[in-house]
Amino acid sequence: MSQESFSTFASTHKLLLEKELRDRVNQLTAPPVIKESMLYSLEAGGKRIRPLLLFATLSAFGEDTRKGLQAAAAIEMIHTYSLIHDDLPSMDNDDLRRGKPTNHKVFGDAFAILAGDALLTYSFQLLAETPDDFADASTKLALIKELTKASGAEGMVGGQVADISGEEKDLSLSDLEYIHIHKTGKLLECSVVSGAILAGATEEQIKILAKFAYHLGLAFQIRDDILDLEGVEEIIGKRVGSDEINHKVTYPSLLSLDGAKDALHQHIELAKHQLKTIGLNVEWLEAITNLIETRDH
Ligand code: GRG
Repeated sequence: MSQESFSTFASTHKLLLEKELRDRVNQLTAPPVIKESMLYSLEAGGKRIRPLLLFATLSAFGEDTRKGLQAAAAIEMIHTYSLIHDDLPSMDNDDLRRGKPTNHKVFGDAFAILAGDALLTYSFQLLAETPDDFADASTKLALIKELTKASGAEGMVGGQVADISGEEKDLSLSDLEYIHIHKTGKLLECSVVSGAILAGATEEQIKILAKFAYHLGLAFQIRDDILDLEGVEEIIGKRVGSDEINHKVTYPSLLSLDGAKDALHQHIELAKHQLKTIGLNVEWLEAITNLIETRDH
């Protein structure tokens, strides 16, 4: 166990990442309003789970975490673009995100769409511009391929499409898992795998870490569903029955609240089991796993 605590690791790396995001957007030669719109959502107070997973993976391999700065910023840009677009009137039509007005409420729909597009495209430029000292050309290509797959039709976009298509339908547990593995899980997996690629991991190590991230992604989403339900219960002051939980199929609506809590714990244990088999210094990855099980926002 190192002397550094996880909270120091997390706060130092969040600061590094946030400076990188700010600097990179400020460097753009572009109309000020698009930069303002991009920064508005990048700086709206996310938990930075994906960058932290990437840094923690590099750290597990004993690598300098600064190697992952561009890749972490790229992944956070993709995540931010997905939230901006998800909040649009044509998707979830949300007025608030992280307690603040959503991007389109401040900048209008057109600039919100364009800020999302600009973040999406800039993320790949950032990967291509990873300093040669940190990644050779084939490593950069592998990172670009990984992020493209995770965020496109085979990943997050595919999950979002399945989610929208499944609205108001009676989804099974495996339908629900397809949505979450793609919509949320693939980008979390990409964060871990990108850290491993930058560290020069073996195929076998990447396979184990991807399995770890698979369980972590499902755990993340089950916790999200539990938090949503508990939030509703707090507001209306009573236990909510599964038929009262609007029309959206969730883990608690399919498994009951206790069943969802059991499923969450099982995925956390399976994620930790993968970490035990890999033989690296996984203390920060383990700390993030614990955080995902217990997070309250
Ligand atoms: C529009 C292509 C496209 C995709 C949207 C990710 C997504 C797909 C939608 C977001 C809606 C949502 C609630 C997804 C489920 C879980 C999730 C990804 C929550 C937000 O991630 P956090 O908790 O967010 O890491 P912060 O605010 O901490 O950055």
